[in-house]
Amino acid sequence: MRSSFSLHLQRLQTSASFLYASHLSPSLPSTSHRLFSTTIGVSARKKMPLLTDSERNDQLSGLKSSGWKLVEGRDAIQKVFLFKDFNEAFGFMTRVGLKAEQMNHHPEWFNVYNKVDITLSTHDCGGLSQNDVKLANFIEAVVKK
Ligand code: H2B
Repeated sequence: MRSSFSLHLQRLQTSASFLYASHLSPSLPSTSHRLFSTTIGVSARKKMPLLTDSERNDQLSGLKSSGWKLVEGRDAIQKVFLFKDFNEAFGFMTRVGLKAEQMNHHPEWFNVYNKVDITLSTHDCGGLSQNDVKLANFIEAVVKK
């Protein structure tokens, strides 16, 4: 069996020769450049900082009035959402899930029929960050629509 390293190397070589070929022959589709950067693009995701005390005062207070609670024993917020039925709950989860994927920031959640229990925290920094505030506010906008 081939190692994943050699497969990866082959992909790099394929992309590299694609780029080289497109350089020699400008008539090749311009997507070749994109293919190259997609294949070997370095993901340099910035690590989110924890919320500061003043950010917590300013930005968590509105969420607390909307029913978000601090989780005991960890730096996270949590809220339970109740819907008419599973269809409504799953529609909500779909909208939140798409946003979460777009943000690359995902909720911890538990669904039974019409109930969705959501906990938000940022695993990368081990606590609450701006991403949790942003996702919680998006969730509130979804349920208030
Ligand atoms: N979601 C949450 N809630 N916190 C994170 O730190 C996080 C995430 N990091 N989604 C992302 C994905 C990370 O694990 C991947 C590797 O980008």
